Amino acid sequence: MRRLGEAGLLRHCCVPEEGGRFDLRALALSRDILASRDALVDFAFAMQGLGTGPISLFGSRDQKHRYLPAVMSGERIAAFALSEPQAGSDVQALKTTAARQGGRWVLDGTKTWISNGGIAHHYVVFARAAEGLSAFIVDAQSPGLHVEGRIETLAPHPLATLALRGCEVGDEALIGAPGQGFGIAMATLDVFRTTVGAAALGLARHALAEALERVRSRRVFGKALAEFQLTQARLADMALAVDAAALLVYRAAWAKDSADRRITREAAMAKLFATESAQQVIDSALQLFGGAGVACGTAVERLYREVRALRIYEGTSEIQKLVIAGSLLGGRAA
Ligand code: COS
Repeated sequence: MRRLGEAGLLRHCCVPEEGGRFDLRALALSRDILASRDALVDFAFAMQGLGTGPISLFGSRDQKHRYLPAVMSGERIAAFALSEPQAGSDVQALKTTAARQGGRWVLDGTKTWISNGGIAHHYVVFARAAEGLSAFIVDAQSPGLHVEGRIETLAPHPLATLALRGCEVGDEALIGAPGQGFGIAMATLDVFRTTVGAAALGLARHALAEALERVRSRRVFGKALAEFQLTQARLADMALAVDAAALLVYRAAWAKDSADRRITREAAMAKLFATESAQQVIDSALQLFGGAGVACGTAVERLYREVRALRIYEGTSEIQKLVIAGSLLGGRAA
């Protein structure tokens, strides 16, 4: 994380007030390039953005001043705590409460699937107050915040369940006004869903590069794999999927940067198409490697595991379809 900070990349995760350069095209390009090299580095980069997004987009001056500089330098690790055991896709069902007591907020509940859980310095926690869902910045050392256990996954990254038991925070922790939490979560996801598409794009580009190298060097029936028309058709489909995903991802990013308007539909389209097509591109690359593609430790085997979660986190493909259809039926302009 420190090296990402030293390279200046984390500035793209934060707004300009504190010296950042928040720009969705830069965020998308960073994830596209980082993911094409190393999915774990991309993940580290992305979580700094997601865990700070609500502060960057909706935080007060004081909150930005307190958190953003150390996020940009990589000294402070950020996390976004929305999901719960019974509230993943259905955000409105979340049960964590924020009760007003003696001029402070007391948070109680369980958060799960929290990326950077256990290693983050602060969490943006969504909880239900009397006014509705609300967003709070909870420092990791706050009394009452416990890490309940690490979750191991197909392509490991730091992921944990958190328990909030009478966790007290002051008014300075509240982002925006009480009751604004749902809109804050959704608007943050509009930005970061686009970048999930960008990460999928980077993984797909890597798979295509691996496949090209493979078909040039692998010989079957006396000629290179690349000389078979079946191989060429597969490569053409892979390249088409990569470019189409890139156009949707960068369209969403451009729309946000140039008009600074809601990009819910464009972001959903970018995430949906880029993640689904990356899965197919990577599967095709693996097929071109034959048995070598499923051997543990090869690049395509790793990509095959790494791409899978992208169709689920920050809104499943099914949720993206609901969002797209909702925007069409609701008549919102693209
Ligand atoms: N930006 C700003 N405001 C938004 C918004 C967005 N992207 N999306 C919705 N809102 C607002 C709406 O305008 C609406 O406001 P009003 O009540 O003032 O009209 C309000 O929020 C409710 O919107 P909606 O009715 O669309 O909400 P739903 O409960 O139907 O939720 C889905 C819709 C399913 C799309 C939402 O719950 C979702 O995205 N779920 C997936 C969550 C997710 O990604 N989980 C993964 C965990 S994060 S790693």
